[in-house]
Amino acid sequence: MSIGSEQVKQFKEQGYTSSPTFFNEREVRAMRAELGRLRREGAFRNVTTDGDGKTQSKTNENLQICPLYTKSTFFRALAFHPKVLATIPQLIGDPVVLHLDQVFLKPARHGSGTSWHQDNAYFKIEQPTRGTAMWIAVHDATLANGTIRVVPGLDVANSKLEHSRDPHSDHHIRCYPDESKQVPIELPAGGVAFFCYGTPHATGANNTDKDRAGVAFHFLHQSCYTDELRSRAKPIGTMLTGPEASGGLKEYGEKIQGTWDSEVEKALENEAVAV
Ligand SMILES: O=C(O)CCC(=O)C(=O)O
Repeated sequence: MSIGSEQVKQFKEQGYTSSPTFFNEREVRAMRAELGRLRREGAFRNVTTDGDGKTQSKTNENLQICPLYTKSTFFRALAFHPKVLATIPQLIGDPVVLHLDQVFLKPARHGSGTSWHQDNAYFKIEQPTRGTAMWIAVHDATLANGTIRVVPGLDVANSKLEHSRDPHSDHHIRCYPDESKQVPIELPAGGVAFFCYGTPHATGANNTDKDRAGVAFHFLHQSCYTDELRSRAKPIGTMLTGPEASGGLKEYGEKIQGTWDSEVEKALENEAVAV
């Protein structure tokens, strides 16, 4: 149902792991259809800049939506997918809080990468291994189209690398880890990479002739979900597991858990505009 013990071990020892067959083919088709709907409705924003951190690039695009859950009941429901609820506690422990969701779409031939960073440079939780990203390959993610890459190891994950403003993005920060240690994670569509909040990661440019999208969810252990974080980062803050979890009822005023199959069905109605 979820990931295996070898993957849990890899995450705990190396700060990352991956699963090539996490979402099925129908779910992937639904993700592409939903992203197509969002694109048609103008929900994406190009965050790539011309090297000054301000002027939006007219030639390169890193198209982002953050957060996603306010614009898509489909992606809101994805966090409650039974496989997600079974997997994340194995990586960071229970109870799990949903922290953030976003998408990065890299259009064919001119998609920009996202520079190296540690998510914890934004989030600043006490124990960087108690938060994890789940990065979903919505299309086959390869070396050629700039798949996600990580610098593995708990030493680096537990260290605070120096970050500065990324001049090629209108809001991101970046660091400069030892790139000779990087491990690219190639994934078929529907595969996922998990990497803890301290693991440096980046994506490359997409110069192929097909679009590539990655959807990223961030989860953290409840013990790291402090008032300070709440006030600073405007997180989603949905309790996903543990005694305070209500299947979304408390946070959204309606039960979200259990709606995934119908959301997939609904999203597939937009298959004609799929990315
Ligand atoms: O997909 C990308 O370009 C970047 C993903 C990322 O940096 C993240 O999920 O934190």
